[in-house]
Amino acid sequence: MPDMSIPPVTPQDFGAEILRHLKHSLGKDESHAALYDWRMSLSLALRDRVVDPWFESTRKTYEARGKRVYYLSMEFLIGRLIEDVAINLGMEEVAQAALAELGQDYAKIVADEPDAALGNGGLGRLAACFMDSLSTLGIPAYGYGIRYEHGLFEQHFENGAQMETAETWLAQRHAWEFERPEVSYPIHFGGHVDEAEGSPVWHPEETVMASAYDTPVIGWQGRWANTLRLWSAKPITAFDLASFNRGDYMAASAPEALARTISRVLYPDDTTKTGKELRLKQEYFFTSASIQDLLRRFLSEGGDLAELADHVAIQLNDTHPAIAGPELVRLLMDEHGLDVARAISTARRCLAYTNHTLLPEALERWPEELFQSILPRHHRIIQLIEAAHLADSGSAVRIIEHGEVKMGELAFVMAHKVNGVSALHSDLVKETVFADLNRDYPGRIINQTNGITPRRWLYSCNPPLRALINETIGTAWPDDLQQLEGLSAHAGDAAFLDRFQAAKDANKARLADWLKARDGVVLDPAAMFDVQIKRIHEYKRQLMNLLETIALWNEIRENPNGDWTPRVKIFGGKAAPGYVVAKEIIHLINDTAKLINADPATRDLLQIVYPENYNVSMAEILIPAADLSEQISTAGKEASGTGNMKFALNGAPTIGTLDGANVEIRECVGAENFFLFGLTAAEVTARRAEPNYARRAVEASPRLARVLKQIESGVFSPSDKGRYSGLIQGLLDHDYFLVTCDFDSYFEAQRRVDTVFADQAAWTRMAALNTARVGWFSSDRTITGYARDIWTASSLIASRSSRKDVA
Ligand code: GPK
Repeated sequence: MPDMSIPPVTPQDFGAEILRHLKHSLGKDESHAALYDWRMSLSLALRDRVVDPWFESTRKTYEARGKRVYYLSMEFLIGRLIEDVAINLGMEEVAQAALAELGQDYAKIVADEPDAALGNGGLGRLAACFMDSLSTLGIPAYGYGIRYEHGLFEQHFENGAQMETAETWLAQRHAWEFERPEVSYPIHFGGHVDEAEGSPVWHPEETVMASAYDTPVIGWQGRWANTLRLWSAKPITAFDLASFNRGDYMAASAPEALARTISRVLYPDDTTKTGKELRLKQEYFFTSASIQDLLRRFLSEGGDLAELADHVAIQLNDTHPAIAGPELVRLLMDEHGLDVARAISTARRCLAYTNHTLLPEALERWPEELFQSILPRHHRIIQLIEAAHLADSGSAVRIIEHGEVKMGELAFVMAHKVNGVSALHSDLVKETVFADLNRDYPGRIINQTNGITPRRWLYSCNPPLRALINETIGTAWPDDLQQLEGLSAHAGDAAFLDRFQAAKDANKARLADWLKARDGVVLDPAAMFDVQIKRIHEYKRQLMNLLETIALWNEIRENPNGDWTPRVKIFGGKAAPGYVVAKEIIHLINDTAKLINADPATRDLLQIVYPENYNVSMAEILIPAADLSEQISTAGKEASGTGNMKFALNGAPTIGTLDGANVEIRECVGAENFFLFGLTAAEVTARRAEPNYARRAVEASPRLARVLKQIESGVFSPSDKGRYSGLIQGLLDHDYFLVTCDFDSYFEAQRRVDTVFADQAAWTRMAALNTARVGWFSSDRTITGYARDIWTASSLIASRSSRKDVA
C-alpha cells in the first residue's frame, strides 16, 4: 500500500460523511435528495479529506522559508474534479462502494458535475496539468487566475453552423472552492499621474476589489496540496442607497454591475488577440491582485525586499500577465521606496515568461493611447523599463513603438528566463519573433517541452489500460511515468497485445455507447476511430483532414469492392465566435457529414462524426477510444501540442507533420511507429516564396482538384451552392497554411495507415509501443525542468525513489 498522509476510510464511514453533508450542508434527507444533492455531498465529503494535507503543506511551506512558485495564467482549463480528487486521494473504490451502499450511481454523479472551462485550449489545459504536477512533486506553489462567472461558451450546431450560448458553471454552487472575503485588494484604473512633488502619485478614476476564492489542488496519493487562487471582481461600494431611495434602481446597482463585468466572461479567442479594453482590464485586474497578494505574504513573513527573488518565482503563462513586470516595479518604487534600477532588477530576478505561439496575430500589442488611459502609471514605468533596457544591453529593440505597447517585448525584457514549449518551437522563438532580443540577451531563451498529467490523462480516463499496466509493470508508474518503458518488453507477447487491444476495444465501446445515448449516433466499433480534436484553426488544418475524407469517399465509390479499411472520422472543437473561416470549416464538415453518412454505397466504410461542444470531459472519453491521432498542423505553427501526447500515451499512433512536440514524440516512439508526412518548417518557408504555389499544387493533384471542384460547385451544400466558393477561392489564392501543398503527402500517409491497421497484430504492437515510450511527456518531467532551470525551487516532500528506499 502507498504511504498516505490521509487516514484510510471504510465505505461505511465515508458513506456516513456523505450523509452528514447531505443533511447539514444541503439540508436534505435521503428520500428528498436530487442528483445535485448527492453530487454536492460527495464533493464536500471528498473536499473535507483534502483539507488536512492542504494545511500540512502550508505549514511545511512556512517552516521551510524557501521559495514559492506563482503561476500566473489567464486560463485554467480544469474540467471536472470529483474523479480527479478521489483518485489522487486513493479513494475511488471507497467512494464507489459508499455510494453503491447508499443506492446511488457513482458514474452518474460524476457525469453531473459541470466542466470548469476557464480556458480555451492547450494553454489553459497546460496550466491545469502544471498545477497537478506541482502538487504531485510537492513544490510550494499558487496558481493565480480569474474566477470567470462564465467559462468558454457552449457550442451548438444549427443546420451545421456553430452557435454559441453562455456557459454557466457557477449557476450551481462550486463545491471545491473556499470563498475568502477577507482576502481582497483594490485594483485601480484610469485617472492621471501627478508628478508635481517629485514622486509620482497615481490618482485613479475607477477602483474595483479583487476578492479571492481558493481551490485546493491535491497531488498524487494526497502527499501535498497547493492552492489555485482565483480572483473575482467586486465593487468597492456595494450599493448606492441614495440612488435607490430616489427610485433610480438602475443607477443604484451600477457600481456593482460595472465591477462584475471584469470577471464576467472568458474571452473565447484562442491565439488571436482582439485588443479590447475590457481584456486589458482583466489582465491587469488579476495580475495586480496576485502581485499584491504575494508581496503581502512575503512581507508578513518578515521578508527583506532585497531577497525577494530568493523566495518568489513568478511564471507568466504567455504575455497575458506581462503587466506583472511594471506592476511589481510600481509597487517596489511607489509603495516601498526602491529606486528604479533596484526595482527593475529585483522584479526581473523573480519573473520568467513562457511563449506559446509564433503566430503574429497572437502577439499582444495595445494601442498606446488606450494603454495610457487605463494604466497611466504603468505607461510611465514601461518607459523607464525601456530606457534601462536600451541603455544596459545596447539593444535597439523598443517596447513601445509605432504607437503600440508590445507585450511580448515587455515580458521578455522583464524576465530572467524566456521559454518555448517544444524543442522546435524554442529554436524558432530564437530565430524569429525574438531574434534580436536573443542576440542582446544570449542564453535567456531556453526550452521546456510541454507535458501532460498521467493521472487525469491515463489513470483516470482509461481504467481498462490502467488495469493492464498495473498488472504488467506494477503500480508505481503514475508519478514516475518513464516506468512505462517496462511495457516494451511485452510488445512481442501475443497475450499482452490481445489484452492491450481488448482495453482499446472497451474504450471504443464506451465511446459508442456514450455517443448513442447523447446524440443518437451509431458507430461501428470495428472501424478505425480517426480523431482530430482541438480548437478549429486554419493552421491546424481540419480542412485538409476533411478534403482527404472526401477524396477517400470518391475513391470508395469508384471501387466499392476494394479492400477498404472502415473508418470513422471524428472531429471535435470550437471556433472563436468571430473567426469566420474557422466557422465555415465547421459548417463544411457538418454539411459533408450529412451527405456522406447518408450514402448507402459507402456507409459501412466511411462515417464523419462531429459531436457538439467538445470539452475536457469529452476528451477524456474520445482519447482512450482513438485508434489514430491527427496532428497535422503546418510545420512551424503548432508551438507544441499536448493532445498529441495524450493520444500517444493512450495507445493511438500519430499521423502528423514535423511540428511542435510531434518531432520529439516521433523520436521517442520511433519513426516506424509514427505516420509522418508533409513539408518541414524550412520547406514551408521556402514554398511560400514560390509564386502561385497553391494553384500549382492543385494542378499537380487531380485527386485534390476534383474535391475542391465538388465543394465549390455545391455538392455538399445543395440548398446554397455558393456557400463555400469563398473558402475554396481563398485556398487557391492564398493558402497560407499550405493545405494544397501537403495534401498528396497526407493522402498517401493515410493509405499507409490503412495498410498497417488492416494487420491487427502489427497495429496493436505499434499502439502499445506508443504507450510504452512516451513516459517522458509527463508534466512531472516538465515541471521538474522549470523548477531546476527557471525557478530554482525544490520539492518539500521526499522523492518517490527515496520513498521506495524507505518502504
Ligand atoms: C498558444 F498562444 C497560444 C494561445 O493563445 N492559446 C493556446 O492554447 C497553445 N496556445 C499552442 O497552440 C499549443 O501548441 C501548445 O501546446 C499550448 O498552447 C500549450 O503550450
